[in-house]
Amino acid sequence: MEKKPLLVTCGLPYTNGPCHLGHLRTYVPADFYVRFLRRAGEDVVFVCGSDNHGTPIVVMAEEQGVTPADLSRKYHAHFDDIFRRMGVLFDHFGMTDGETNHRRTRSLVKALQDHGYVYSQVIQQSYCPVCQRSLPDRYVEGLCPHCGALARGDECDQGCGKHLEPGEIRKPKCRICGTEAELREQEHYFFRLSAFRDMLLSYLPDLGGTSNARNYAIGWVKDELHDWCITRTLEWGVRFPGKEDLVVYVWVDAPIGYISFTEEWAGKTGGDWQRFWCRDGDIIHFIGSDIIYHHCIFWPALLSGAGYHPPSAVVASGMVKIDDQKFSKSRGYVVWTGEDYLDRGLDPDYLRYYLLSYTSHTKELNFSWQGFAERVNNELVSTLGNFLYRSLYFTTQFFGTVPEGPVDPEVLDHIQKTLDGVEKAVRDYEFKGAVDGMMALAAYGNTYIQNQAPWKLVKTDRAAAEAVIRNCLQLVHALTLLMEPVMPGVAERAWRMLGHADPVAAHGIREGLEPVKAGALPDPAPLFAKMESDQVKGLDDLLKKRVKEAKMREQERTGISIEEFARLDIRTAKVLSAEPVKGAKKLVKLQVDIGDGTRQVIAGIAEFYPVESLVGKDIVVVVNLKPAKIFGLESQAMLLAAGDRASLLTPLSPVPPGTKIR
Ligand code: B3M
Ligand code: ZN
Repeated sequence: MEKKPLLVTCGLPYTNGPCHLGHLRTYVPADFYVRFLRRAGEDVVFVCGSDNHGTPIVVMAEEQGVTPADLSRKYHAHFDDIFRRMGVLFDHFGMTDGETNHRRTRSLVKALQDHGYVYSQVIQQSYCPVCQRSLPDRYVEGLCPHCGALARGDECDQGCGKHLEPGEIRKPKCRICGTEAELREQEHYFFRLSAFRDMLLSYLPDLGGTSNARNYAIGWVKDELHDWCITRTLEWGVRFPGKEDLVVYVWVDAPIGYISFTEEWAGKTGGDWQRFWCRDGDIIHFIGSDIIYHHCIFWPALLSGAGYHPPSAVVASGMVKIDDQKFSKSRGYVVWTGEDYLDRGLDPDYLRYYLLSYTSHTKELNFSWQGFAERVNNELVSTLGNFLYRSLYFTTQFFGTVPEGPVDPEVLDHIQKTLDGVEKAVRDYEFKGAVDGMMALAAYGNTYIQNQAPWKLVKTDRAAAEAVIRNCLQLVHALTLLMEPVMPGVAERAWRMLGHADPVAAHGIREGLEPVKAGALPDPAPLFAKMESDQVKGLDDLLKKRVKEAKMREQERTGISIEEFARLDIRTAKVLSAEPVKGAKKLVKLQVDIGDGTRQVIAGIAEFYPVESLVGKDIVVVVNLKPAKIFGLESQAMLLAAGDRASLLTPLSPVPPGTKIR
């Protein structure tokens, strides 16, 4: 039987900002999966592209004063570059604003219309009376009608994660000017998602991929299915067939991008895109778990309504936390792939290893630089790197060439079991299990070489030492082949050290059982470098600084809350004594009565007041600031004054010292 080809896709990144660790949590495992299956003999096509439409792009373009097309081109190029540098190699990386996708989207929507799955309805839509325009999706902010959390027009992104239909959001406000939105009537078009309940109930139980995707989706379908409004009042996007002043909702043309990019790949290579989308080829979507609804419910229904073949598997990755905090660009809990990682010369392979092996694919990943460095140092450097380097080093030191002879059956058996276990794990989307299997083989090698001590043995029994090294090299050979999908760069270097000239990726994973190539070996070099603690601290400080800056920006934007204001202890105080500070012309030292005690205040007001005139004055001070050292003297409160000449604040009518300012 001819093997079915496989199409693997990744969720499309919006072109409204740079690539971050959250993105990589989906892309790296998908790339690993593709590399592994190819080297296990499967026929795999790997496509992706950038998501250029919708309000995420339009709002950002407006904020930056550029056109959505320019913004899209810029970030499209950025993602393309970052993915290559991370070793995430697509066969094609398209754009949803490309001509193919405009055409495919319109044709698919027409098919839905022809099949009776689209109807029009007048709805109440948010409208900004100040900006004088409709407020689709991210143009509006308000409260989620389901859970009450802060939400965007089409998604409860801070709370329950539910998709929101136009008009559903409560207390809508214009995101651009902050004005309370009005509701206006407008005609829109709906996709009859509710008609697909039975189809989905029979399709979903057999959907492959990770169980989180399947189970959530089954739960939602059992609940209730609402029809989706699939048009938006926007300029930027794919024109809606038959009503050209509207564009289709981005969640329609974005997944259709998967088809368009397969078509574009086929155009470049002579491949057959219809094999996947119109016949029986397997389609596997890798996505983040926040878009399961779109991929397991909305998308299969769209495809089936238009007469296309739905996906065979959806693989949903868990979310990423940074330093135990929910990932958030606006709050500064973000690690940028370029700026923070690759541009600093950090090895893409270390990050690939970390992302794959941190935890199971569906679980939450909590990133910290400290934790990252520990994994690099304890696992890559100490276990894997140590074994590979020692084996290669002793070979070149003592023998120069790969010793001839049979490999110990126990060693081969270990390799065999590892290959079986790793392959099963990959096919079950247990990427951590797969990487752990590889690392267990390295640990076995480490123990073996340590116990056999060929560096001692060579002095007494050269043949025995040769046999040990031969076994070690067989393990190195198998490990190098296994490493390629995880760390392609490192694997390539190790492959060279084993004396090969062709790429490691040209070899099947199972060749790990075939005898290691005989011949002379070049001098090896260590494959991994330790991360030093000052480097880790530098990276961590960078993140902390970003969080701090975000907090300040947020306070500037929103102002402080009543609670925060109430935390300030501001009181009236009476000046008991005042004297100049010797050696500091501008400073005076005051003792002030703050009601429940006396505080020393050092203030820069000497130029503006004769010192003695201050005694007896009622002034205003903040008493719960952290004490500061000024000119070597402790200042235990801060007095309040206005303007360049430090006009002191004072109560209009007399109040006792220590009266709280509210
Ligand atoms: N552009 C990004 C997201 O919501 C969105 C994915 C589209 S996949 C078809 O994660
Ligand atoms: Zn909600």
